[in-house]
Amino acid sequence: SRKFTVAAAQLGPIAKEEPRNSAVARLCAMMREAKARGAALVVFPELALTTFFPRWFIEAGPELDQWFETEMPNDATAPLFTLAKQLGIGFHLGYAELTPDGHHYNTAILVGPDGEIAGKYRKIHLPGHWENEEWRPFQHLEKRYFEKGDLGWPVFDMLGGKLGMCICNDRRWPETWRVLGLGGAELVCLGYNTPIHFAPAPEHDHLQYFHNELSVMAGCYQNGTWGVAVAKAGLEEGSVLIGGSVIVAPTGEIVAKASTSGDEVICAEVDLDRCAEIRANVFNFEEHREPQDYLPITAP
Ligand code: CDT
Repeated sequence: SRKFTVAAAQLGPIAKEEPRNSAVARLCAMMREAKARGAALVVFPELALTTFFPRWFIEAGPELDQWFETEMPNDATAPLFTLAKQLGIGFHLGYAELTPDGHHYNTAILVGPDGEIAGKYRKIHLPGHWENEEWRPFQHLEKRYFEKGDLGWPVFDMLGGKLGMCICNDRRWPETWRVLGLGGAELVCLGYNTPIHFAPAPEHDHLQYFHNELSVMAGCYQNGTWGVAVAKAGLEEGSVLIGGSVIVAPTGEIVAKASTSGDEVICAEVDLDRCAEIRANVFNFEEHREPQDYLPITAP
């Protein structure tokens, strides 16, 4: 069997004025706790270095670009990479990426226990809107600030298995999970910043935790993969973000769940060989998929 302990490191709110090095110190503390609890991998959330800045309208330029990382690692995040190497633990980190040629992405990376970047993903399903919509209590301007990811959903050899990533809104889409599943993903890391209030349909506010679990449980079960879904949670700059970070087995069952809206580490033992319980049976893709009947899914 291929067993290890995985940790989900949920973050509480990050204030607008909280500097990167303060956020990184919080991540380092949780990385130490994860290691002390035996974890080989610790998963941090989406945009884990700053407040969730798409809630504000910001003109393009330096004021917007200050929320982005132009290098990884950089001065602020180097301590995280150094600590990972020192402890011998892998990690997953979400951050806003500004490339040397000026592209803006909502990005996540996998870093190996050697402190080296082993894989990168750029968010494909960007939620929200493009223009400042003043009727909303807060904005969700991911469509304006980020370009659609250009890397597809790759999987990476790590910890004796195949690891994939998606980011927040991606988890709601079955196509995300199926592409990862077709790539052989055995563990999917994902971070999220999900406001409890959804201005276009506030009648669904009470369903935010349910829809998070529903999406991750279904994605894991229907593709026979482990899932580690990690929130930035709590009351952040006047907007409540859901917590409810979960670790989900290939059977779709939740095996660990956060119980606070703050910085919290949860752990579970993961056996990647358990993916076969599903992938060799009900979701044996080779035997049972009928792709000739799925063509509308890939039509634009
Ligand atoms: N970060 C992110 O993708 N959040 C969205 C919010 C809902 S759409 C405005 C999500 O899918 O959780």
